[in-house]
Amino acid sequence: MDERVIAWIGLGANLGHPRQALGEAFETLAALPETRLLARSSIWRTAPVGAPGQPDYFNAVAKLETGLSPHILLRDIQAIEQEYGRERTFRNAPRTLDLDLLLYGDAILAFPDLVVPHERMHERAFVLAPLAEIDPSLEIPGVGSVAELLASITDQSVERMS
Ligand code: A4P
Ligand code: MG
Repeated sequence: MDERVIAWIGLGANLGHPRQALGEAFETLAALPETRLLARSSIWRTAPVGAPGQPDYFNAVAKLETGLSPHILLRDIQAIEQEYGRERTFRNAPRTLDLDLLLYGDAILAFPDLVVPHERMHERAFVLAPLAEIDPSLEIPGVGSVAELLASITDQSVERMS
């Protein structure tokens, strides 16, 4: 019997043609092997967190059902980022497409190259707002529900686009 897991991917972009990049990234995620795209959030326009003075971001999340292991999924989303010509210059640098593995079922993983749940997702409205749009009762293992966490963040501007 094959093991299928619900995995959540965070999408972000603030250079080039961000909305187009996110739309194409949803399609590319849907086409991954052993994977179905179960839901996609709206695209949200969000003020940059961590490094001010950049263009606004466009963010979204994808809900996947997948038979891929966490590391294979990470490898595949990094390959999609590369297709978009992302250059890793400095931490929180602007990017044409950033894909993060937010949640992998209720797994808690702490490898050198892969930490799940994503270490900073619980303090970021640009992640929590699109997650709450699809499933407000979703639990971040060991932390809390996305709706409760989102309600506790008041200083980050996010706006639903389409
Ligand atoms: N890595 C570990 N765990 C994970 C995971 N769960 N998912 C490792 C993805 N990668 C994970 O990431 C660095 C390394 O993290 C990877 O090699 C991988 O092995 P990266 O994507 O190369 O670098 P990064 O994204 O620049 O760094 P970082 O710290 O992951 O940045 P964040 O946390 O992704 O934040 N503001 C708004 N409004 N919207 C945004 O989308 N994004 C960032 C980047 C900052 N501010 C933002 C936004
Ligand atoms: Mg990242």
